[in-house]
Amino acid sequence: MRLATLAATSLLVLPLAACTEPAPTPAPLARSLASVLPAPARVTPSGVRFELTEASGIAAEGDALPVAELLAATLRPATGFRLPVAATGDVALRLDTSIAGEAYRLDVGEDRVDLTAGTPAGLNNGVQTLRQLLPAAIDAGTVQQAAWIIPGGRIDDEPRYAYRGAMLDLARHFHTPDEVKRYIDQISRFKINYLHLHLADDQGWRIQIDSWPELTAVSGAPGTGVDGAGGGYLTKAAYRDLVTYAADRYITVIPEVDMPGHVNAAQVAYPELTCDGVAPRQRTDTAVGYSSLCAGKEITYRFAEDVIRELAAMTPGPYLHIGGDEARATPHADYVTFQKRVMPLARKYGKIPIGWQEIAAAEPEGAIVQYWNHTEPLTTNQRVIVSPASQAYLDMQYDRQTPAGGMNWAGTTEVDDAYDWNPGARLKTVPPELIFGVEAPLWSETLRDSADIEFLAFPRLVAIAELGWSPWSTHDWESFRQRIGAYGPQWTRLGVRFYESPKIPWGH
Ligand code: TNX
Repeated sequence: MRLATLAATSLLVLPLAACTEPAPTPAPLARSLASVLPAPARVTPSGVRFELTEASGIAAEGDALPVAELLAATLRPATGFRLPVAATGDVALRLDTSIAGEAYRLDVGEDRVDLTAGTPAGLNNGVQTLRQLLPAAIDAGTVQQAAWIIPGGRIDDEPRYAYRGAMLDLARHFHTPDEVKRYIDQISRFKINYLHLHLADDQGWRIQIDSWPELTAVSGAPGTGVDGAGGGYLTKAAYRDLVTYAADRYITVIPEVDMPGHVNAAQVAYPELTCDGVAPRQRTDTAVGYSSLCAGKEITYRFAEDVIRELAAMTPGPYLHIGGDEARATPHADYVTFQKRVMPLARKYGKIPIGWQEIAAAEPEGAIVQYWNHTEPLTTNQRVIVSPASQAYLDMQYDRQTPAGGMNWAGTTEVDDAYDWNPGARLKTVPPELIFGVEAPLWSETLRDSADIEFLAFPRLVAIAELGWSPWSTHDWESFRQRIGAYGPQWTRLGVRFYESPKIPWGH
């Protein structure tokens, strides 16, 4: 019914000459309120519709202004409209402290759109929803002929979890700041609010540390990385620029330097960081679990403190990830000794430490534990980020046939495998109230460029984003696969590579 009305409207506005010429391609039809990814908490369609026009404007003031500017900037290229941001306008963004945290309310009426939230981050969540309610052509970089219809009704939305993360490994293969920004642009559309950057591992060191300059001079040089194909590193200025770019999109960066294992690159640069003082050879293979800092040497703690101090100073966010995984070359007692000294260093420099689940063995009071190894039970009374390798690791192959790229040590993960689990019930030994959120890590042993990143991340990243954002009551694979299928053309338009899973009804 609504579709028919829409089609009639677009005919009415056609120039007269069109009557004698072949029918033009119909204007793209409006989306539905039920198409949003991740699924909103409460949706009430009204049946009316709003049209963004040349005369539209965006109303905002105070702290809502930057979000309004972001919205205007995303809508201008395809619409060609001026969309001034001013005190009045038919699309109004308003801060209202009666709404908590990241929640927002979106009211789409016939004549106006009202987006209300308690914080700029909440408004931005509403803006991401609004973008998805417009026809897919809204993402074009040049002016498109379309009726910019937004379906009417109301959305009351809030996140299930405070932490909805994505991780990118810059160590196994360095990804340039532009590639990381491209990834930020895509993940921010799905209300991901943390980006965890894995900055050092056996094959490379990717962040400038002034007090240990050989780290990047040696282990960030060309020829480092898996197969020697991933050299490069972030200067402090480049890192700060990335942090700002992410923050402008309401994403907080969490830097990780992995210790006491995964340190071969540091030891190639500084042999004194090994127990015997002998430089190991540079590694470009994908083995894990062979390197370790020396818990009995004081220089180990000077190194850890210098790195943590410099990382903390260049990171405005509250968290520092200190790794701690797969330290198979570190005797257990040494591991505990090391972590008990190093975790408090994050605190000393004002940060909350996060560590992979192995740190649970070191009584990490006040730290956050990241669950990854689906074959090991986790017992902890600390907050937990859930990222089981068998469901949340974006670097697992979709199936054995998927083209080069990805690993399969944790099995293969089709889109429905990534979607069909409950982060609130995944860990039998951790009470649901300790679940801080979910994360989708992407390790880069097999990645080379943005196309590789995107092929493994999409659509699975969206499955993890929905597990983190949407209430469990909305969880529904059938609905998810339809919504993802309808989103496909948007990725195609943006030039974002994605896996065309046979399980998804692609809308193109
Ligand atoms: C395990 S999971 C690792 C990484 C690898 C990844 C490859 C975890 C905390 N460590 O070192 O890159 O598998 O999938």
